[in-house]
Amino acid sequence: MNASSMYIETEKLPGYEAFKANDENPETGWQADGTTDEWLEVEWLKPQTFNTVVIDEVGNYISSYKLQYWQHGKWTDITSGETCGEGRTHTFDQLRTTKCRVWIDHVLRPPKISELKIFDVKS
Ligand SMILES: [Ca+2]
Repeated sequence: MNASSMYIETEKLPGYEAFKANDENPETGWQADGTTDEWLEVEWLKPQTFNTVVIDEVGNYISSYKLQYWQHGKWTDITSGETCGEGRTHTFDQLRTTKCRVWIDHVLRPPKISELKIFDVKS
């Protein structure tokens, strides 16, 4: 997991690292430091196949975002949304990639995401 920035409460206890959005613990999460052009990215060593992404935003402050994946050397939009919130589910045609990210254009306060779930639902 990589991210654009991280909110730091205290030097000794950073607490909001990107990997905390992928630890299967809803009590922990990544939190950014700013409110524009923030992102949270997942990168795999081997290409992954999936058709579903669930974003668990803590609260409901995101007002514009995109879901993107890495294709032919550039970021390509999968879908975009306005409000996010907890349990925001996106389903789309199955794709295969090594990187996927949530690009947050604008948010009312630094975004916090407790879990970013990416998986393949068999039809
Ligand atoms: Ca978590």
